[in-house]
Amino acid sequence: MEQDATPRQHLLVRAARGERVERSPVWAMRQAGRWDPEFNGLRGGMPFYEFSENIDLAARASLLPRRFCVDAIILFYDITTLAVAMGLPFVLKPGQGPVPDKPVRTLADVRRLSQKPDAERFHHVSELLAAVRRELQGALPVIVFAGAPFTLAAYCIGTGKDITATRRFAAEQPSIWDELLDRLMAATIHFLGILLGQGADVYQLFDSWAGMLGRADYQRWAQPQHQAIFAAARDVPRILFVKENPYLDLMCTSGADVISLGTSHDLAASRRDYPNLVFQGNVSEALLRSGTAGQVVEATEHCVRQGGGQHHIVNLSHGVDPATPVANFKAFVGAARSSAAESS
Ligand code: 1CP
Repeated sequence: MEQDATPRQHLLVRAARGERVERSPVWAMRQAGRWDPEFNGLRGGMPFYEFSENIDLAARASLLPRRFCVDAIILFYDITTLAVAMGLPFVLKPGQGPVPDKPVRTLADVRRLSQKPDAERFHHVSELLAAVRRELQGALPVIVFAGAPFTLAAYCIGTGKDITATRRFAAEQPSIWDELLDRLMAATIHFLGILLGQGADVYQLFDSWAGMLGRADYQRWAQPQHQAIFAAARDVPRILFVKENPYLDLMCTSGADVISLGTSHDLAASRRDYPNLVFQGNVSEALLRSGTAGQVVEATEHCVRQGGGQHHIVNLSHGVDPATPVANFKAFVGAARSSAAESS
């Protein structure tokens, strides 16, 4: 058994590398979170950043989805965790998301952010990684992640997913915006490099809101940053997520090994068009929130068939919605595992 437990041989890692696998692995973005009553019990009323900086609680939250038999564990922190380490504190506003105490407004604000924050400033993420790996003893791979510069910059200036407000800031303050993207890019490379050196098995870059940009802006503010980040760390599989991205061709030339698809994409066609890439997705997260367990099983089986059992990681089109019933999450993972077994 022991020799099977080396992280590089995990099913998800092998699938992400494009190796032949016995079935397509399954996990879900935002699998550790508010949709899970066990998570809400653990969290109690504790403020988000305090909770995520508590190694024991964050490790328990990360590991909660293990009981549903997912094929990977994603660590419990947030895309804004890196910005906090760079020197920009956030609070989580209920119903709104992370909001900086003092949004970036000037070049001096940007230059105050460390582009190579001392590892001590995010030691809780390193300790969390060590704690989760210790607990897993090689049974499952560990995914770490970062927000891509565009999406993280939007939180740093306080606009979040309000794309109109983000675009307005970039148009009015181009030099501040460009320097902010550069700094976040350097810090992301630094942050992920350290976590990979500490044993993370896979990383995912979340550029959640970049798909709402026009193509020209995407080519300035998303694509070059993805390429630079993926070029910097090549020894583990790298996943790129952009919510419902209209620019699949650009994602597929970002340098990522795995491309996460939305419901607007055709998984089977993507597999055919890009035979050297691996695709992740794309069961509708809205169906998990609002459908019946039977509908979730049907959609998941369809997704597994579309993926063809190779070069595919079963996941959702976006993160698990907080209003998702536990029965639907169970149905999703269960159907992915059993229909995958049928196809092998
Ligand atoms: O299971 C997991 O994946 C948990 C770890 C995790 C991840 C991967 C958290 C904890 N956040 C994230 C990524 C993240 N955070 C993204 C990219 C994924 C996506 O598109 O959903 C984004 C955009 C954020 C920003 C963020 N943090 C939001 C969204 C706000 C908005 O503008 O819509 C929110 C609500 C948070 C807080 C947060 N982070 C994580 C959790 C579990 C929560 C909710 C906590 C709470 O409200 O109590």
